[in-house]
Amino acid sequence: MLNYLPLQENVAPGAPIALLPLEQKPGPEKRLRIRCEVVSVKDSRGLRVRGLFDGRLNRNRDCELFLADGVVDRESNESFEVEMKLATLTAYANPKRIRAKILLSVVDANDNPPRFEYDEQSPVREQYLTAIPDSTPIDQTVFKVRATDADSGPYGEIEYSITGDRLAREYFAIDARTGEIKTTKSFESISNGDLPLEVIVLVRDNPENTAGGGSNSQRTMLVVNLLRKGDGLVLTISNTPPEVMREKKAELTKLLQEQTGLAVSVDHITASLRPHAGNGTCCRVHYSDTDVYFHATDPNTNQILSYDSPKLQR
Ligand SMILES: [Ca+2]
Ligand SMILES: [Ca+2]
Repeated sequence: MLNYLPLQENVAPGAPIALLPLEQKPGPEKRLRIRCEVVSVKDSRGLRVRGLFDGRLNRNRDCELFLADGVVDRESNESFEVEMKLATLTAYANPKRIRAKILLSVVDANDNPPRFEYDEQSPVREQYLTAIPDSTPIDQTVFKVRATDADSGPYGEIEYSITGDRLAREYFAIDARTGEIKTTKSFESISNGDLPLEVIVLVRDNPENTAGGGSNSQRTMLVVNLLRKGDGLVLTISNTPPEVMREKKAELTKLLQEQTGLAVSVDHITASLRPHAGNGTCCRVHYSDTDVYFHATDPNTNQILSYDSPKLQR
């Protein structure tokens, strides 16, 4: 006989999980020893689990399955198949009816907060960094944040919003569903003292909370620098045409970051422009060489480094 039962995720140790009533049970006066045993437990992948569940005879002398030790986590196991057995003198038990199988289906709890995903290669930890031209118009997507949540259904659904600093909320809006951040104001009148802009992004799970379960949230920061003339750097790479360099963009970014300890972002890759030899007038295109335009940010101050910054001259 197979019994299907729900099992709440994170159930407390010792709490009863399933009750298997015994028929024609002898009264306590008979002093008959009956034990209620767990024979085997398999997880959702069919692997044997030991020690998690145990059986006992409760006060009414019915068989009870309980959580013995450990944690029930839906995110690592969605179901368990438990086989139980009644151990007593064979004369008192019908051998055909002393075993039972229980299929436990783990009911999700909202026990995972959403987590932001970051670029692991960036020297900036646990926050986002971007730089956009100071001429960026309104309604332009400038960045996309991403978070994930390990729970299922509404407990795994997430919603983004911008919170905190009023200034950041003046310039940016976020798509609650996709995490895309757009400009809502031009940067013409912003003063240098307000830079970089620090956008606090909040992500929340179970946004409707219709089924209860509460809401978990996490926040992070997107640092936005404005690129002005003189902020960009050009690196000329000889004997490598731009199409080859474009394929190596990620590799080059990684190398520059490792060498400088700065957060580096490559803005533009193009054929090399150099003044004409001899008269020095501008410019001749060299298709076999590449100019890489990039900018660099100090991960300690979040400030864009300008061309003459001492850190870039190492
Ligand atoms: Ca869960
Ligand atoms: Ca969750």
